Amino acid sequence: NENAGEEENGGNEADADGEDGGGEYAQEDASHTIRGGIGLNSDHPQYQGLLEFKEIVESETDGDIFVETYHSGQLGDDRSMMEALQLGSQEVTIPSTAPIANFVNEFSVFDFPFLFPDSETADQVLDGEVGQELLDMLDDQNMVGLAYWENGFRDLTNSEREVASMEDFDGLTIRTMENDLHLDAFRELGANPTPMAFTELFTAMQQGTVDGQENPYATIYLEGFYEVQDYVSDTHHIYSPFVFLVSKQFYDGLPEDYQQIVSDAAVEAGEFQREANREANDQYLQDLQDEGMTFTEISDEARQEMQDAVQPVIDEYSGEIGQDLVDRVYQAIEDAQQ
Ligand code: TF8
Repeated sequence: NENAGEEENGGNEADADGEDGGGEYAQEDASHTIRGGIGLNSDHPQYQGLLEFKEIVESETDGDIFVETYHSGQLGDDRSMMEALQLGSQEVTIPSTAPIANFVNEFSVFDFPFLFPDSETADQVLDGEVGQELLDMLDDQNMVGLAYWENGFRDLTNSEREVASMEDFDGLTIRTMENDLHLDAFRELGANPTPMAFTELFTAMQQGTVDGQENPYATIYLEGFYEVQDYVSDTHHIYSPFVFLVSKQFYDGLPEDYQQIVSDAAVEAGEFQREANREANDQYLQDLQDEGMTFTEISDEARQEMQDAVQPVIDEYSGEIGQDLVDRVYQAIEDAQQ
């Protein structure tokens, strides 16, 4: 679908793409409607992935399942969309793992700082046994986790100064996702973290309520953050997976063959999304500099210092999550690198 690429950056003006998604099918002919909502805007690979999901599901069911797509937090932020899934008033959303940890705290393990060495390792771990084990835990929360997609490695931006090492974090007010592990990690780094929904972030930076934020380059660029941020560092401090979630109430109400189609489509669209996302994250650091941002590279030494500083947080959360599960994640990472 080509429409996705043409909207303006940074806008909240987005409208539902039931109309402009270019689909061949009509909602009134369908037996089931999926309202799929995401937080990022229609330029982001997350949305391209959602459109891919729509296309697969509609064509495989010959239009009997219709997918309505919403972006830019039109249906709410990550947390409220998950709550809507629990209530059965929305069918699909694709949040980061960090806000999911408020529902199933084990999900914080994937947000351990400096956990995954690269995306390919993350794929193998998430798509493997331990990844599935975590998805299964969502059932109790009335959500079905069908696949891992990719948000990506998170990098720091701010409007105050170059951040090259830990001492530069000192006193910076950084918006974090609503997740205790993220908050604690940024405190250890010396920053002053403020949790906030993504939907509030642009305005908060514009008004100077926060000095900075951290997200993958694709988000920083496609959401127009360079308009309100001057410095970007390749901290790569945390890898953020997305999880493709379906309302359990909705999913359980589907005939089995349709469940299979939906679940396969989530995986297939996810492969497409991951690839598009990696291309985007590779490309946009340069574009951010072209937009006038100053890029600061984090040395191995500085990154090691950050890693040492957050180790106590990792230890604490390992205790809460269960060392056994955490060890299986480490083992899976090791196995993936053989
Ligand atoms: C964040 C996340 C978000 C996504 C999306 C908006 O910073 O990285 O980009 O979860 O739903 O809040």
